[in-house]
Amino acid sequence: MLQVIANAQRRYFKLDGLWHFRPDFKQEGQSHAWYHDNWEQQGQAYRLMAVPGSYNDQGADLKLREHVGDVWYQTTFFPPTTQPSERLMLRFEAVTHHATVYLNGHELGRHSGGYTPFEFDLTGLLDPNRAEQILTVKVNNELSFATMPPGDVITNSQGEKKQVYFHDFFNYAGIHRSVYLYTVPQTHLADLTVVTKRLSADHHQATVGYEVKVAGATAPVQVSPQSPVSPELQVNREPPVSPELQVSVALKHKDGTVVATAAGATGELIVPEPKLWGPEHPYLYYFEATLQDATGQIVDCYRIKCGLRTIRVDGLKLLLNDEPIYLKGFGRHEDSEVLGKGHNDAIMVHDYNLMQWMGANSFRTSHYPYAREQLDLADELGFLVIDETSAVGLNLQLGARGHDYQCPYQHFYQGITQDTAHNHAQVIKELIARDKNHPCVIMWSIANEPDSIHEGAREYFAPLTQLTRELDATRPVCYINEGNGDPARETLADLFDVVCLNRYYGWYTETFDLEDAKNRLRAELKGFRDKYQRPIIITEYGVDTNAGLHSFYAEMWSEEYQRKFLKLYHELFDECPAVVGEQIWNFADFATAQGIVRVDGNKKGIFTRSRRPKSAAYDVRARWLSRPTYYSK
Ligand code: BDP
Repeated sequence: MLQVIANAQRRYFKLDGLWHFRPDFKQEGQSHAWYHDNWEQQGQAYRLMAVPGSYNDQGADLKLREHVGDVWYQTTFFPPTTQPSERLMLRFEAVTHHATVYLNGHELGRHSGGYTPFEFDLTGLLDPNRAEQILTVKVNNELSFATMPPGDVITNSQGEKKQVYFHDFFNYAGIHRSVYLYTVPQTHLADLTVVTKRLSADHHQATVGYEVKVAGATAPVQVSPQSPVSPELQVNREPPVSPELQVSVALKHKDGTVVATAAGATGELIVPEPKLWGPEHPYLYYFEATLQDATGQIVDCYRIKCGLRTIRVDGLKLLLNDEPIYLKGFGRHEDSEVLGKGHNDAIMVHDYNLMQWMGANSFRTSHYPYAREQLDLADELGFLVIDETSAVGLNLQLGARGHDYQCPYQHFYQGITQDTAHNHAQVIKELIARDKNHPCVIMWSIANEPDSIHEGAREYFAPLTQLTRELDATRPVCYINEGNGDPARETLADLFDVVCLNRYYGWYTETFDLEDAKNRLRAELKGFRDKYQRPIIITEYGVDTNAGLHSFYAEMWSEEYQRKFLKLYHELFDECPAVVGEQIWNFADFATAQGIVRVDGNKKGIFTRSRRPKSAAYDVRARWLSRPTYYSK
């Protein structure tokens, strides 16, 4: 899915700001048709809520923070004037978790999956009798065994709904990212794919493959697949796209110098003396596609930034541009005070500056696709990203978060339905559709810590792995393994290209016994290497650390214990040639559900939630600054 941009053929208008907001505590919004009226004009009570942002912490209201069910957002807009040759689109970058969108009281469609964009074609659907159009969004935050991430809604003794989930971050909800109105030409460039297919052995030539998709008046205009348009909103479609349309593409330097050109919707560009993209030199070209009619008139034009690079696994090595690399970085969260999971450019830029200060070259979008701005910035700054779906918590062994929960199933795969795998496939498809052109994305992670040992795991994951490879044959695919899935018991690793391990020896097990922890982890790393002969990335390791707590004995929760733990893990990684990356859990402290194992959230951050460094930051910084990205043991 192409990003919303403005150029000579396209315009956009952000609908961000303060929206009207109604929590649906009595579950009456649907039956009372809250989508129908303009609340402000009808004198209905509402609050104000900032978009983008999670609603939970904006409200200063415990009931709202913990609410399970629907909330409603409303805004109005004066539509821009459009030409008959244009379409008017409505794009939501992310609504968590389920959105039902209404225009002037009519349902436009629905989308499930809280971290990927979806859109609607509004052409012909505006009400000509009103200047100000009403946009209402019902947002629901309920998770079930079929959703990504999964969860279960239970009822307490007072008949109130409670959300149980199996992942370790607060279930923030709301309109988390920007909302756009934008125009595209009726016949337009609907998608671009650009891949670096090959580098010559001497790197003096790169072969870039591309594919351009054109959508016309009768072709589907990227409307979300889960978006049934209600019958009263059906519009007359125009005749088919003219066969005389021409697609041409050009790869350019940013100063406009043309590097290579080609004609046709698919093809290859040969780039002599390519400037390759990598953490040390994140060089970006412009890839420009132009659509012209038979008279040579430009119908549409679209430009992306693109980096030329290859990424592949070779034995125990991970190769970027044919050279072995070592990942240094973090598992992160989109999480900050007040905003929750709402995207904010300033917070993002600050986080990247802190990561650069640390000497990090990578991160994982644990545990869901991050805002597209994050990947744009990672492209610019040269971060290597493991891009993850929202499939987190597919594992009952790790326990439910939030409530005393008697799970009806012994293991996750007993609770799933056909919809679970369907929705999992859908989040993979939407992730790759959005992020496939980012050079920063070096690997797809299709799940975090799923149950990898019980019956059903392999059957569940094999088709999803295959799907991921069909959608993108150019990047390694991984899943993130949790501690119960040791080499003897886990059943999935051979389906994937890289072994990614989250390990907490010395914290959850071998508690406070770091020497024992080291021995066990050493044995396990050897086990994985011997069995699978694949590179290993430690995608999580860390300990809860209460900033400001010091201990002569380096006791647990103290800053000294975090330093000691990380030092020991790092010594061990340096012993193991198969370990090609270390990503500390976590970049910063983050909010979690209420529970008996977390004090004001998860404290495994190297930074606090307000981004102040803990002592370990300085040790890790010294290590990472002294180790280049291109590094082989
Ligand atoms: C892992 C999860 C991560 C948790 C972390 C922890 O992948 O989401 O926050 O452990 O317990 O199991 O801190």
